[in-house]
Amino acid sequence: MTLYRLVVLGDGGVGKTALTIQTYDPTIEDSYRKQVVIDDQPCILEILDTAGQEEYTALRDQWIRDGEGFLLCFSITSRSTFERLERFKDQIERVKDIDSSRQMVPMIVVGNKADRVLDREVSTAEGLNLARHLRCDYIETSAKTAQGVEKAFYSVVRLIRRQRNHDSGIQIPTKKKNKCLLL
Ligand SMILES: Nc1nc2c(ncn2[C@@H]2O[C@H](COP(=O)(O)OP(=O)(O)OP(=O)(O)O)[C@@H](O)[C@H]2O)c(=O)[nH]1
Ligand SMILES: [Mg+2]
Repeated sequence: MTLYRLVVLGDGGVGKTALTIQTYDPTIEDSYRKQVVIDDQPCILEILDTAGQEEYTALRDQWIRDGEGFLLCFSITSRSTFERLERFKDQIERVKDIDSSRQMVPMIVVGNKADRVLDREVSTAEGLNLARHLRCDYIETSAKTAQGVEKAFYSVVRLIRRQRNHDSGIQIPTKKKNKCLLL
């Protein structure tokens, strides 16, 4: 079965652990491994929940090295977490030695805590704009209500699949440059 290694990145407290736990399958011993079927293909998701605080920057290099796809998470209730996202993207590109003008990293911008409508500090339009700037899609999630959570993880898997197919020479039509979707 195909294995996909996903890494959940984002500032402290944005809900990375809560999002990861939403996918937790207690029948599998390794807590953050989950067997799922995506687009009729059975696969195993290995989800790495990372620590958000600034002091973990060095450790994060290793987590990024091990990952194939990334969820760049912020909380819609905290502008500072939103403003930190670009640095995570820069760190991914540095570690993976990728030139973003030529190559895409499988990743998605995730605005979590969407259930906290009254505490919103970052609008959906702003989330979408940042995603467009980073050249990926945007999704709003809630680890509390499960809104968008599965979709967020699955869409990164689809991006990894696309990239693996591309690397092995299989042509799949890619989406238009700079097009950014609200999932
Ligand atoms: N209302 C609401 N609360 C959330 C949501 N996601 C996380 N929380 C709460 O936010 C707090 C922080 O969530 P965590 O999942 O621990 O955040 P984290 O990103 O893992 O934080 P670090 O591990 O410190 O980097 C907890 O009290 C969660 O219950 C959400 O979608 N909605
Ligand atoms: Mg955590």
